Amino acid sequence: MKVDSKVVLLGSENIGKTCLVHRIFKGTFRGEYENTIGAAFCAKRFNVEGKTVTLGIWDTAGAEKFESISEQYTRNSDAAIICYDVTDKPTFEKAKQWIVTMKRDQPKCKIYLTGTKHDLPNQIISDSVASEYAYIEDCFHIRTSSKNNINVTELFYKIAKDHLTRQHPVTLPRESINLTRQTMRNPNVVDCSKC
Ligand SMILES: Nc1nc2c(ncn2[C@@H]2O[C@H](COP(=O)(O)OP(=O)(O)OP(=O)(O)O)[C@@H](O)[C@H]2O)c(=O)[nH]1
Ligand SMILES: [Mg+2]
Repeated sequence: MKVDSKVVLLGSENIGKTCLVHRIFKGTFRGEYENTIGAAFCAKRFNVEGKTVTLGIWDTAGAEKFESISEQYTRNSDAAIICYDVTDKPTFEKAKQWIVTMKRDQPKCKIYLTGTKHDLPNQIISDSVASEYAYIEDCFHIRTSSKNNINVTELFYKIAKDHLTRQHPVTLPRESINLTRQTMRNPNVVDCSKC
């Protein structure tokens, strides 16, 4: 199976990284917590505007003892989903550290700062604070809920679409720019060994 784009999920433990993967692969919410050991790999095919992009997704473990292992999975990654839990400030601080690390070590990697558990009421990190930070750091920012299925598909399609844009930059003559609504087809699972 040919992977077009390497994606790595990073962030503190217990913040919903594996649940994001589970939601996009299985279409359901994984309620019970089972911490990731080391990392898990899945590949999934996305059809974006008539083209196919296969994302190879590394779901890393957030526990501190696995941090050096997680760093190994960042090598040559095209996209990093750096997660924080919107109800937990220390996880936002950890996400900021990951952004610094990735910009230093993997400067070509595009960063998607992702606030998880957007369904919960006690949100400590506001959208404006996180978005402003992401803007300054030149990252994409989105808030998701694997539980209520908010923005999970949008996040992975955005990564697939950005990959296509990088491969085939659009150069339209000014006069013929025509904005059309993006059409998304259902994702097609290629392989998921862990979730
Ligand atoms: N309310 C709510 N809970 C969530 C959401 N996503 C994950 N959780 C819960 O958060 C806990 C941790 O989820 P995981 O996806 O296993 O966390 P993780 O970031 O992969 O953790 P590590 O593997 O230890 O790094 C589980 O109990 C999930 O049910 C969400 O969108 N909303
Ligand atoms: Mg996990």
